[in-house]
Amino acid sequence: MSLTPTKDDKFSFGLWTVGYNGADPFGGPTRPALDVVHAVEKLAELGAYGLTFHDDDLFAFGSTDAERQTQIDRLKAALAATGLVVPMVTTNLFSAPVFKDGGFTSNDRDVRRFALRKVLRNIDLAAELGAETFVMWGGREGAEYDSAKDIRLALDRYKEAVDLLGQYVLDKGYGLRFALEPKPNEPRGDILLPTVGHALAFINELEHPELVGLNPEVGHEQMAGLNFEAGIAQALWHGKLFHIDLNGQRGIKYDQDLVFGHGDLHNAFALVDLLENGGPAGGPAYDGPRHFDYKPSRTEDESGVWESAAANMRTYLLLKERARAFRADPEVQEALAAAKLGELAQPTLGEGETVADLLADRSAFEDFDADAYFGGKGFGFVRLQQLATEHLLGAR
Ligand code: GLT
Ligand code: MN
Ligand code: MN
Repeated sequence: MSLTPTKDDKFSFGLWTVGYNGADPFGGPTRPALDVVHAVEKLAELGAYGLTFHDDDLFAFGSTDAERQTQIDRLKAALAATGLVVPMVTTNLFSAPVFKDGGFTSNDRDVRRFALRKVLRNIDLAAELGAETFVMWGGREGAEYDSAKDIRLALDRYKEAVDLLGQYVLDKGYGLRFALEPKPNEPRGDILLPTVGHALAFINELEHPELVGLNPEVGHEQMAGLNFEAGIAQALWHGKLFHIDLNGQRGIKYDQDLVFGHGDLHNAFALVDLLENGGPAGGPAYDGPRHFDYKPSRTEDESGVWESAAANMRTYLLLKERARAFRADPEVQEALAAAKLGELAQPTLGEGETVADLLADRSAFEDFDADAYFGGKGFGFVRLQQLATEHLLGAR
């Protein structure tokens, strides 16, 4: 297997990722701004297939129509020259002061109307560029103080916004779907739709749930102490993995946005195994972009930016190769069987079996030897994890 990324790998990057200038709450930029044309050229050279962006990444908030158009034209020319595509677009409803209490759910109705107009305009641009997914990360949709936000009303307004945007896409005949991106906190003290589970429940209340799925981010679930791979498995189970943000995070702390694999490597291995080998027939369970939402650390200069961009892709491909070797190892196959992984695919009741049949089955209860599970009948999950670890370390 080749470790050189190609367009078939569907690796994409946010313009705000490689374009991160190093500014954080404690210090200003450590790198100059990155021009979009240069970003497209470098990403294409490194083997990526896609670029994603917020409106404000491409043209500054408050740009004139002419300034906006110039940047769109420059992007289009760079895409045409390199063959890079724009699979996803998103709107910045968090940086400008006007969004200090959020966009769709600001207590201020005028702000909510402005936010909708900003997003509608950007949806037109997304469609024009052929994007398939429109991400909505509501980083400012939340509060610091319980008394500052009526959560039920905020969810009403969130639903109103997503319903309106969905209807707009349908009316326009755009081939776009929406992907909500959960995050528990930062920049708000608490953010609405904090986890994959909250967002899935919210989608069920929408007018057009079929248009709306998820864009889960590794670090965001891990900031909540959750298992990202398990969250992705549930999103897939609901048919809601519309997009994914890959990066690294080390524990429950601020959002680190490290390179993919530079956090919980075991979980990253399990995730790649799921995405690549977890389909019904053993193939990929997800065929969308492998999107990296990371920040090149502010310690790096421009060469470090491109090294870290390449590192995301290389780590993904290394994990894909390791997952393939893991699956192909006869000892792993044997351990999987011993751990009864396959047995979970078997329905608990037999075909046509009723509750009455189950109640009549003495072997299921009266004659069942539950005591045999004390001191016996271990599952061997630790052995399985050690085999995964050895593959991960290249020892097998
Ligand atoms: C912001 C955030 C990311 C989101 C981006 C999409 S913006 O950088 O930290 O997780 O994916 O709005
Ligand atoms: Mn993040
Ligand atoms: Mn993200």
